[in-house]
Amino acid sequence: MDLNLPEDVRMFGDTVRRFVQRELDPIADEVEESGHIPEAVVQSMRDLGLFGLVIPEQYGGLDLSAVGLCVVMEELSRANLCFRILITTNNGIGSLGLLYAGTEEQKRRHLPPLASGEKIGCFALTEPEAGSDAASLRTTATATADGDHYILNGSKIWITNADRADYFTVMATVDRKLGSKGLTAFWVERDTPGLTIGRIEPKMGLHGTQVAEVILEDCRVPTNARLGAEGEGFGLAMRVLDHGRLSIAASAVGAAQRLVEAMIDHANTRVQFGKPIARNQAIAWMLADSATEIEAARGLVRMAAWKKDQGERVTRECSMAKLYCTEMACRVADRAVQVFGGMGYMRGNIAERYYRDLRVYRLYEGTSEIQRLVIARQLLNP
Ligand code: COS
Repeated sequence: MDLNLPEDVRMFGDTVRRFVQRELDPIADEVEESGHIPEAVVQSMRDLGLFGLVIPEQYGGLDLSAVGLCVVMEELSRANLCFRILITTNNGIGSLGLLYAGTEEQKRRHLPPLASGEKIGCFALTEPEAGSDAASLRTTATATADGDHYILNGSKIWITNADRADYFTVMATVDRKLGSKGLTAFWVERDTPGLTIGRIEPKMGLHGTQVAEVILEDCRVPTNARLGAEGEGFGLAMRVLDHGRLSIAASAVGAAQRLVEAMIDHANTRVQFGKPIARNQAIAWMLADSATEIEAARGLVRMAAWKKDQGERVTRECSMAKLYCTEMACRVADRAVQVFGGMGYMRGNIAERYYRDLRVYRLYEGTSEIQRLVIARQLLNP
């Protein structure tokens, strides 16, 4: 594994860092308060090519390597995690089902507007009764007698970006008795009759991005909206989630890095008992532990990404990276609140916001417990 970043990746990472400092950092709190990212900023993100990071060049994207994607995810997570979350659906769970299993015609039609950011994608897997046990989902896909269409019925919850999405990768079952072997993926466009967006759920953090219910009521989609064959949906969802987990891991590293920098600034300037609090070993050790864990986490992310770029299956490595990095980032956020003291508990403080926002990283795209299950299964049945 080459520990040096390729020159083009390093340069693009620097460009994104400057963009984050110039355009995203100043509005990080505003986005938290208003609940949305201003359109002018979304346009700047489009202009930088951020919506098409992993989409191949022939469909208008930047065709970035996994290592490159992880570097960008780190940088984009340094102001407010909501910026990464807007970008990540088009560069991950909202586009990869199509990229991995779509026909050439489906890809030519739908990938360019995703790459440009003109359209937004999302991933509709989770249901009220099917969270960790994804294979038990209840949304049905029933083929019509003429074989030209499927009728989708069911409901999905907590779907990130559903409120603004144009495309939905919907997981449904053609036969519940088949378990995971019945799952089938569909590419559903927003204006399809029978698809409606339900309640936007209030949540603990990530206030600048929304999760919503997606309701499918006799939603009629053409057979050519299916991604891959009947029964291939579960494996496809898992492959997409492998990628999503790596992206979250990289984001957790970026967030933790930003927090440790904020802790250092504060510890150097906050004076108590006549000296900066950084001169207390209790504080200095929290900084040392955080910085050490961040380096370890970054190494895990880069290793998984590098292996992915070599074409290896990285299910275990992605789960390891997500498990370690998200748990680590939450530990760092907890220490950040501690170092800031009372200030760290107050609205408007960076530690307070990241403490709430990062908590979901240990839950979504597979809880820490599910990551352990995936890792253990791979160890026990290599
Ligand atoms: N890549 C490709 N194929 C995969 C795979 C992966 N990463 N993981 C599993 N599969 C395949 C398996 O090989 C198996 O195929 P065969 O039956 O042909 O052998 C099939 O999928 C079923 O796998 P498994 O038996 O492991 O399925 P389980 O029902 O036991 O579920 C877990 C596995 C728990 C890992 C899965 O349901 C999961 O990841 N749950 C969490 C879901 C999640 O992240 N939800 C968040 C939604 S997005 S916010």
